[in-house]
Amino acid sequence: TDFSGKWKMKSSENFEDLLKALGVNVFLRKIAVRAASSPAVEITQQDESLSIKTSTSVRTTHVSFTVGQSFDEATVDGRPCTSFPKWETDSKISCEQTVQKGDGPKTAWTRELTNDGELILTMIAGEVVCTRLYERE
Ligand code: RET
Ligand code: NA
Repeated sequence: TDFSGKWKMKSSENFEDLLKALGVNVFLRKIAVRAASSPAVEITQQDESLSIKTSTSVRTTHVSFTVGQSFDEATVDGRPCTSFPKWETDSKISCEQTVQKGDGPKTAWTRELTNDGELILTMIAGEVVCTRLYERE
């Protein structure tokens, strides 16, 4: 599986509900939802190591990790967390997050490459699942 490439988003479900579940107030939610509607995603992968840059007009994140090894990142609402990515199938990574301070709903994400070469990102907070579908640019 090779996630490498530049990706553009085709559809998104439940992103605002996700932020709500994380306790983001309505004012910041509206800003975040607008910005997150057109992210630029660039992934480079070499073997088990991935680097993912997600850019929006208000927030850009850059994470690098090796599947099977924990790493530090931030939850969607920006809280520092420790993440543990593992292969769920040979084309799907699932990653559980543990926030470093405080509490809140359990968070996680998955990234899956479909047979037709699309990327499905899910971001999870408690019972809420946000699903975002990408195609290569
Ligand atoms: C927060 C809260 C504080 C104010 C703003 C936010 C913006 C978040 C954004 C997230 C985008 C995420 C994406 C994820 C994966 O595809 C941190 C919620 C403005 C814009 C695109
Ligand atoms: Na996204």
